[in-house]
Amino acid sequence: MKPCIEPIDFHGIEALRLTGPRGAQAVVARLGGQVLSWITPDGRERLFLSDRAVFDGSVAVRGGIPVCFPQFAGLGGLPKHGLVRTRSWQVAGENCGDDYAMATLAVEDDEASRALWPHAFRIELTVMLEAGRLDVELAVENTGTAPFAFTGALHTYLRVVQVEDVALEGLYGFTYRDAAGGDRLVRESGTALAVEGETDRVYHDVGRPLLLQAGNLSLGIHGEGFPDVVVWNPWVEKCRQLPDMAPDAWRRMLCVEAAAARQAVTVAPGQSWAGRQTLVVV
Ligand code: TA6
Repeated sequence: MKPCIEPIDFHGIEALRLTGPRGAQAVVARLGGQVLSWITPDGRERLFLSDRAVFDGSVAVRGGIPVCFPQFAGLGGLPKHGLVRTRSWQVAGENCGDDYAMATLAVEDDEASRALWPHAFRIELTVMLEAGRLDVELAVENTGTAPFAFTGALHTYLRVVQVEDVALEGLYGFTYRDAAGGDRLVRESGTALAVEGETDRVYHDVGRPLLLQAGNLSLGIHGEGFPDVVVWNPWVEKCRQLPDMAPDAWRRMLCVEAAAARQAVTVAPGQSWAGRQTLVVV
């Protein structure tokens, strides 16, 4: 079957299903411009989506790849992770070739966003699906007349069978801010990061591909444009406090996020910035 894109209903919300070569599939929702599923040609789902995720737009959908903009986490006075996770995005482009399927969704400032953040913007999320690879690119355009600064992330929830058994390689030697450890700055001293408790770290300036060793679900992870990498797992206690996660769901996910968190990115009027996260089957 030729790769293509079709509108679907996914848990009651409008989404696009991308079908790529060799049966690869991805689903991206208009709500939040959020990728919610990525199935590789081996039939495996690679993204975590909570059984208790809420799809009515009252909160961000728990799982997939939420877009955090123009604020990462609580790094400022805006709502946590910014303003676009619960917005309805527009479909801005679709394109299929013999070996890929690609869709672009976009969202712009409006009265509600300007009431909280007085800037004009257009952001586009382009999802490119190939056989064993997913590229997700965020482009941020300043459509106003004054510069603005933002932080943000592609808050990717990766699906794992058992998080205690995975290892994340490639972070050795990088400094991280340890949000689960009093915001201390720590230098990573291990060659493979094992998740052994609540983990909430922003690794700074990681200009290197990572490897998630996770049995049948291993992946290469590469960020471009986004300087930082965030690694998050809520573990037992924090997970219990999240109403949209089953009590044991912490075990089946690990967020490895492409982020611009340590330093805000400034975009001049009429200019754009772009960052990308690439996930590759290994
Ligand atoms: O990216 C990690 C993080 O900022 C954590 O501190 C954790 O709270 C997570 O994001 C999820 O945030 P959310 O607002 O989606 O519950």
